[in-house]
Amino acid sequence: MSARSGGIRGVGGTPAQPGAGEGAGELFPREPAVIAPGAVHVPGWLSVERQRELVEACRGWARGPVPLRRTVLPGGGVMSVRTVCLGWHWQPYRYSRTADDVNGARVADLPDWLVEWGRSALAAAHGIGAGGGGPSEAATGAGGAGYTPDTALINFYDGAARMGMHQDKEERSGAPVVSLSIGDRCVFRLGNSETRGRPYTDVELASGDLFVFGGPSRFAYHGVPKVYPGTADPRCGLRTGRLNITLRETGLSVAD
Ligand SMILES: O=C(O)CCC(=O)C(=O)O
Repeated sequence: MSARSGGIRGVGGTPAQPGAGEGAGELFPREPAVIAPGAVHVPGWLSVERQRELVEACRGWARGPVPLRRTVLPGGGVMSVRTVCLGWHWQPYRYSRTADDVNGARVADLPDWLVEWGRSALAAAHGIGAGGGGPSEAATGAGGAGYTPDTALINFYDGAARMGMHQDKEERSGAPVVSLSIGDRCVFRLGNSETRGRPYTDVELASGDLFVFGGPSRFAYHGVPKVYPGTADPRCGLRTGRLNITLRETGLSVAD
């Protein structure tokens, strides 16, 4: 495991602003770190302005054409997070263009600016993992330029919401998953690729944090066992709760 710092920049060429934990009385500064081979945490990567922009955009997407909803699992269970998708709609356990388990509408497009943010995110993660152990450049192009996510899953967590350990494996592409967090802090659990159990590493994600998992960690089990209500930076645009946006390459084509 390694942790290197320096040279982290926010999207759009602006320096990353301190996240909720930095400059806010944090005892120890939160440093970028390689958490496991292929998995990189970049605290405070999104500036407060970018967080607010993203929250505003998410508010629009939550209204439609497919509304934010709790996903119903095949066994009848209902997920505690509320979700809306862009580009491709995810339902257990496949992607489709239309939200057949919600209202049948075609999901909103994934905007180009968010694809660009994904590329910048991957470039930042490559920078942290450049000494080895970062997300696979082979799959994405040097610095993230070849990365072309075509779906985003937007999850909203209230204080009681959790996400159980699971693998993101409906994608046919092995490209990294880019995860952006806004609002309340949470425990993000990154496990191994074989079982839902140990070994795993718990990482606290705060508003503005970037987490990328690719390469050997691309199919690692992961989940969110806890959200800490009331811990969001009030400047992020979200008064309560936590938003998580994951960008992914599905590997699907329009013919699918
Ligand atoms: O909320 C998070 O940080 C993780 C989200 C997640 O695991 C997923 O969308 O598959």
